[in-house]
Amino acid sequence: MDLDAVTKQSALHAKPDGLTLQYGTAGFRTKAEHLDHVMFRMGLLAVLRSKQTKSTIGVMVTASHNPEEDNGVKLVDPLGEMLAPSWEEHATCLANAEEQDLPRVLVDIGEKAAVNLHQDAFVVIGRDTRPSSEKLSQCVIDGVTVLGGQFHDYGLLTTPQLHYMVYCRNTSGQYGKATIEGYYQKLSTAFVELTKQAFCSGDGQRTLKVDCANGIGALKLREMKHYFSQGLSVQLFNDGTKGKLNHLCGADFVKSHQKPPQGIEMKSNERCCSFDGDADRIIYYYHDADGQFHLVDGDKIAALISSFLKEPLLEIGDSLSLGVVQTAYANGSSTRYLEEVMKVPVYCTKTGVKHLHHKAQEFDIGVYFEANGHGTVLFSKAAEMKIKQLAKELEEDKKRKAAKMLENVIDLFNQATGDAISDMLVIEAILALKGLTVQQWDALYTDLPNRQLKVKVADRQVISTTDAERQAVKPPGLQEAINELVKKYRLSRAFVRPSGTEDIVRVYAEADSQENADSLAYEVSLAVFQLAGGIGERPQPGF
Ligand code: 16G
Ligand code: MG
Repeated sequence: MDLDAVTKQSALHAKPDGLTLQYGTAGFRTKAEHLDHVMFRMGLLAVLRSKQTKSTIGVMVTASHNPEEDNGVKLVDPLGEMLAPSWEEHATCLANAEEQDLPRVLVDIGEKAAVNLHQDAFVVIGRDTRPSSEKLSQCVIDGVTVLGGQFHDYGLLTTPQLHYMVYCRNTSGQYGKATIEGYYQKLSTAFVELTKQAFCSGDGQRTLKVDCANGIGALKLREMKHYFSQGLSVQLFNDGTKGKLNHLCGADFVKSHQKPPQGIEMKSNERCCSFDGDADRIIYYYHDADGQFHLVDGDKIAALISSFLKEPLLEIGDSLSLGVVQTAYANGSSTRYLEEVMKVPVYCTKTGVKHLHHKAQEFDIGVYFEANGHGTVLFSKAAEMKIKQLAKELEEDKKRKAAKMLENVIDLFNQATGDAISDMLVIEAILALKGLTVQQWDALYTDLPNRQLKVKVADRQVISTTDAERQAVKPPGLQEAINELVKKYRLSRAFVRPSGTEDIVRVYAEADSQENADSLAYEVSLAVFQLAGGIGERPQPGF
């Protein structure tokens, strides 16, 4: 490592005094103007990680659903996964090192992680449409270059597309071609194949309205829609030509406000969906004939997909294990439906894609979704091989068809990470094949009324949790207080956890009626405020 060159370059990307940031569930995220040094240093770190893994590493510049003024960065590991936890720590150390300590911290990481500095390094870079993203990705490139790394800048990409590129490059093209064209081809071919049967029956064209959050999803979907236009026609809204990124639109807005985004015309019973700012989340919704809004969230997506998969799996007669992974935010009705009606095992992990992804890898077929719309289905290599073999070999027509169908499903799901575009195509294929309307899908089960609130506290780390965030172990007395409150309501449940992306504590409550869910959420918020050092205004009842 040419540490003198690093020091010189770093001075051009100087760290503001006293600023400390943490590599959280989704990398670093803050106001864009504070990120110059972080980007440069993540370029450095990506080179070390690439040398250590002898693989291509990805760097994505985005702040997802956060406001346009924010930005962020995360690293993508060789198989398209989130960065390994020990490297998250290195990332935090490196980002927070004062200027004069930077060379030492860099050397330190190299030693701790046993990086062979003579190894070549290759980094691929993608960015979202934020005004700050282009300049910030140049800072990443400066970091990569000063350590002698090679790079390819893909420019504008959705987050899942960058994961896909990394995965393709590290599997010598076996997973797909590491180009945007390769991505479009792979997904659309699988979609068209999968839906062939549905459209022979004369169902005609299907239309879907997509709110693109004024983000990168709009650009990519506009390019891609011609590839699958025989099977599905998508109408884009909030495509970035007028509105502001994520402002009053996008998956996060729709899910948390439980109302439609601005800028989309919804006729009754029309199927609509929203992406978030970097297109790794998707949420569906519709207005019924009475004008009432219905949200069809990540939990219902998981329910639709798992029930769809069960049939062909049964048909091929091979005992591949199927498991569903959720978080504590999954609606209680969805868990009950999956376990009791669908009879599939359900597991709960901590919030954050990496936790769900990790758990899902334990199954032959792991379906994972967060209620907020992040998710995908992972097929183990063994399951994939088995299915591909059966699709070729099986004599019986019905069985072979089932195996072929599963083969297309494997190709259609982005195996590297949750992907709004890929998930959308899977969902649309399933609805077409099953002849289901969005209302029929929504009717799989009825969500329990729920409410999420935020509480400001002096230090959110005074709360620590266990049991996949469903129980608070600290501060003392908080869990007992929650237990007492929960007892007062029917079909109720509540938990609290420190947010990984904002300086607040999140409260979740569900109960038999909206009024009760609201009231329980308020009472739990008050308990947090009192027992965990609340600051500012006390929580107020009513919403
Ligand atoms: C991040 C996570 C998301 C999680 C959310 C929780 C990834 C790619 N994203 O956006 O999965 O639901 O954080 O935010 O892992 P919170 O900790 O503020 O509730
Ligand atoms: Mg996102």
